Amino acid sequence: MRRAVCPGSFDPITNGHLDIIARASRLYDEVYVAVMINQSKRGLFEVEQRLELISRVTAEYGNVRVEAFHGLLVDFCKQRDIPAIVKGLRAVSDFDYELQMAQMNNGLSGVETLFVPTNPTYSFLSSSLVKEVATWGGDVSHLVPPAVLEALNERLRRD
Ligand code: COD
Repeated sequence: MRRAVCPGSFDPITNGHLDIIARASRLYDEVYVAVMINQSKRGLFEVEQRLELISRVTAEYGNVRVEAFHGLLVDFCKQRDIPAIVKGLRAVSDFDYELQMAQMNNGLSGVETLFVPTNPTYSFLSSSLVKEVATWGGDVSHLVPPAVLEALNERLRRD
């Protein structure tokens, strides 16, 4: 079975993330979406809610599993026999850091990183920008799946 992982913070998942996950799900038999638990940085959404949202919006693909992890991504891969990491590249500015991580991960464990060029519609898109625009009442309905939009509006109403 050919397996890959799409890792990230997904706070929250955007249409840019989803595009990469959908494309990976067509290339691999099984795709893990791995949500990093960052104990030193609290996100807008709790990890449990991120997992639930990702599960809902990727359910239609049929071969996507969603899990949280902490520690090294290469350990997550080793424990599940995953030989490939799939990442989206938005712009040259992403490349430097992504290259460093890919080389470090390969050096640590032999895992390969495959880069997928972002759909140009989403090349400016990040979770941080979505949160900032939504916080100030801007329209992000074309940038996130409907379930995420609903959760975002609900979460921001509480603040
Ligand atoms: N279009 C296409 N792809 C996108 C877009 C977009 N608009 N936005 C994001 N992506 C893709 C990118 O591939 C990105 O890397 C990924 O989605 C995740 O994005 P975020 O912002 O949700 O997540 P990050 O950047 O915070 O995630 C960083 C990781 C969790 C992948 C990284 O820190 C990690 O692997 N940490 C684990 C600890 C570890 O192993 N450290 C050693 C690394 S060498």
